[in-house]
Amino acid sequence: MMSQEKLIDRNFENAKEIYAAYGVDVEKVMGKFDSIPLSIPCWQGDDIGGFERQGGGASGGILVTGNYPGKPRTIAEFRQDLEKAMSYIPGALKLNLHSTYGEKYEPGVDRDEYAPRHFEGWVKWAKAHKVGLDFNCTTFGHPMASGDLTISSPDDKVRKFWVRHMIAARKIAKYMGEQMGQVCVYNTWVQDGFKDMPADRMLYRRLMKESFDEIFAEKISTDLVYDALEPKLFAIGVESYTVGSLDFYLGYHGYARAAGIGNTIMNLDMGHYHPTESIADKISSVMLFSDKFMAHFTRGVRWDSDHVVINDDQTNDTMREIVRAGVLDDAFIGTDYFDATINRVAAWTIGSRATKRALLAAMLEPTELLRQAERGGDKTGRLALMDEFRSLPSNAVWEKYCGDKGVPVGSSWLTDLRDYEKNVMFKR
Ligand code: RNT
Ligand code: ZN
Repeated sequence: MMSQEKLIDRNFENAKEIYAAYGVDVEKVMGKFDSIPLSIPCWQGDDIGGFERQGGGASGGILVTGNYPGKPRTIAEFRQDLEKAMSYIPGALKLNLHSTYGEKYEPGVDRDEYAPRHFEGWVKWAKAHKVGLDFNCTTFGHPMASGDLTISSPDDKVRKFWVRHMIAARKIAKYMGEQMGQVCVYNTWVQDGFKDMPADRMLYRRLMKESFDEIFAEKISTDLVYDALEPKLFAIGVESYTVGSLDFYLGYHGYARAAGIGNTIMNLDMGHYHPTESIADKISSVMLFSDKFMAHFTRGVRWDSDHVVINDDQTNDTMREIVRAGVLDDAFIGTDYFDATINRVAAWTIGSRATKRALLAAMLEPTELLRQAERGGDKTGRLALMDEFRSLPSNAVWEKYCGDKGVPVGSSWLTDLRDYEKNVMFKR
């Protein structure tokens, strides 16, 4: 039998030839692919628990189900798990942190006073591991968020608290951008909305607009921070009205850009729309009027928006669209999911590998041939080629890439994870 290494090399050489026949330079694509970071969600590691003194956790339209054993109890255990997952994921990464994942929060210091000092440990860790950082405000899982509304609340005490929190979080993002010498995407998803029909839809949207004007008032360089706006159609318990809808944010984004408020960009989350609606179709519309955007890769299942990413049509469609629309250099690519019914390190690994693999496949597509067919009015040829290209041997290139990067090829990481699970995670 041929050694695994030899087999990978042989498959890779074959794949290279097949792609070359379509005019694709595989090695050139691999070089570029290697430079594109994937931002991974800290919250998959511990069910959005975080390290606040009085427990955080999910609430307000997001829900983690499952109780798989081995959950990390401390930041040290959390990092140990994260590093394990990272050993299975090839290429560049960013860690996307929520504001509740800092350290050394002093007693009495609430979320509106969170500061860079609480993230010094993460910056140190990120530098040591050559990982980038992204950041999120956290408006859920807190006594001040027990109602339906945060920054759109008519209760001034509540609204102002969350505005202060989101300003404080933005400063932390700026600190991360400075420290890492790389843009930190500051994501500002807020859960505000109602289960049932509001009588005054306008009021909450007006308040949210005013809050964002305050939150983004400080001028920060786009070398350091982009302010991502993440629309959502609905969530469990928030079925009738979400203040931050797509229309709201598209409007706000255009207005804020024209008025010079903040560095806003859209964050398109694959799980935030009607099930038959695809963010792939939205990218060109958004990017015609913007310089950057963020994508949250996730897997929506019926009403849930946060299953682990796999190599499915949605993932591939979205990646293909990023490449075909020519916006790859302006895309912040992240994943967003949380599942506690399976091993959390495995979830990180499966979703990250699936997302990266889909990106590589999309970058390898002989797109120019599709464009030629389309421009020539050859719709038959366009469809024939499109379908054919779905089966090109991109996985052989992916396996070679994994091998080159020194991470497990195929599903071999699973064996190693089983040991880790038994010897480390289950002993907690
Ligand atoms: C929720 C949003 C948001 C969250 C994280 C935890 O629907 O997608 O991005 O998943 O902030
Ligand atoms: Zn999201």
